[in-house]
Amino acid sequence: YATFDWKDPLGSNNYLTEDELAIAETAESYSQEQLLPRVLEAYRHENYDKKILEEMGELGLLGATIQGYGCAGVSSVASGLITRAVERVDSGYRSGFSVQSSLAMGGIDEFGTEEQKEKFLPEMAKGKMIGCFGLTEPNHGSDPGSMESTAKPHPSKEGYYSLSGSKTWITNSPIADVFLVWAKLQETGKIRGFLIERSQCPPGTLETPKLGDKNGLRASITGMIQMDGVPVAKEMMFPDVEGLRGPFACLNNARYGIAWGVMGALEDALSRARDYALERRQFKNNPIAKYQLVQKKLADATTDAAYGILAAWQVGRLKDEGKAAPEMISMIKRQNCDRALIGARTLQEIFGGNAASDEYHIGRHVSNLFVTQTYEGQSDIHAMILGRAITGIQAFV
Ligand code: TGC
Ligand code: FAD
Repeated sequence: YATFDWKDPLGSNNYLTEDELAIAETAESYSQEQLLPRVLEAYRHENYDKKILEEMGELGLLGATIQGYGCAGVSSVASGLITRAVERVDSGYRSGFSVQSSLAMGGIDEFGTEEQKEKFLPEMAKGKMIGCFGLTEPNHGSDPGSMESTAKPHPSKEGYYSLSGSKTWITNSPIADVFLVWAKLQETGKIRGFLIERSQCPPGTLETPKLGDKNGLRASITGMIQMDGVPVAKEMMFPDVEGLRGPFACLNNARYGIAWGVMGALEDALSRARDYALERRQFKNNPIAKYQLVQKKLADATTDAAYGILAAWQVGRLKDEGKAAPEMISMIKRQNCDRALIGARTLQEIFGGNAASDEYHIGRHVSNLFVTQTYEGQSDIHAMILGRAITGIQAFV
């Protein structure tokens, strides 16, 4: 028999290629050596250091699945291993990374013109140009199809649209240079994707206030995108995609990344809880790890992490073979986010009163994981996406 390894209980590392193991090692070392030492201060003060994206760019981690344009062109599993490594430190750091890589760069790569790709992707791959993704609005979150943002012909600039409307809860927006914004084209009423460059916006047309005092994801930066007649050249619209297929295609990649990422957060919670349980002694000087109820908490979380990683690995392989259905991604996004949240919350109990100190890191994971369960489709929304695929009946409306 092989020896059981609690860090890789179902032997998922056996299914990684040499290249994937090397990328995982790079991402893990960077995250532990460069991100972990910063996270407590960043979280306490809601202070996102945008140099992080440049550092990730130097290591080739940004937009890593994209072929060309200065990107690494790695497998989907490798990109999942990056998000798992980053989120082992903090979901907010993974969030800033995912928005840059999967939502902004991924969208440009999938739907952009050659000129758009050449203009934005190489600088974004270096982390020198920061992107964000504006879909959610104050009145429309789970139902983005009802969005109110519009693009109409610009009243005074030939060859330009004028974009107006408001997006909220947008990761990276206060520091972004380029905004992938989804708005309805007035002429057709259909949703289209537009690339807005901050540097090209006349004063007063684009505001990106920060949303502060968050309860979770405090190490990421979140804000609004307020557009009041932003002039956008017609060449800055994605030419061939209309309707929700555009944003949802970007979301397929980002949701897949979250399914891996939250397993990293759960694994970190588990490793810290195990260390604590072996160290902490109560009743006749026994380590609390001796007690059955504590062991059950560790066993449950270890099992959930192992299952979640294998499921994400399977979907990653199918994705690269062109065999992944969006519902598979809904399944792993929902299941892994739910299990990570429940697991981390249960493991939190092992720390007793010390869980209340941020230096034990567990409370931060729990607060973050509530957000991961909510964004990119709240878990109940993914349940209904699955329910629709199972029954053929739409339950949203
Ligand atoms: P529905 O009728 O289902 O679909 C409309 C059109 O979209 C197509 N489609 C997809 N295409 C590709 N991939 C998918 N996963 C797709 N899902 C749907 C569909 O085929 C159809 O195409 P067409 O050509 O026929 O028009 O649309 P609906 O309005 O009924 O949608 C309902 C629902 C609930 C599925 C959807 O609205 C939903 O998923 N809501 C959740 C919203 C969401 O995920 N928002 C994310 C915002 S971004 C974000 O949170 C980033 S956080 C990042 C971070 O910080 O890490
Ligand atoms: P609502 O849509 O108002 O939902 C509230 C509750 O009602 C949920 O539990 C939901 O499941 C439930 N509900 C809604 N409709 C139904 C229904 N038909 N049946 C049953 N239950 C239902 N968005 C972006 O576009 N870009 C970003 O970069 C981004 N980053 C984010 C970062 C953070 C920190 C946060 C918190 C959010 C971010 N979001 C972003 C927004 C996020 O995607 C939305 O918050 C999410 O999609 C849910 O929308 P909502 O908040 O409007 O909730």
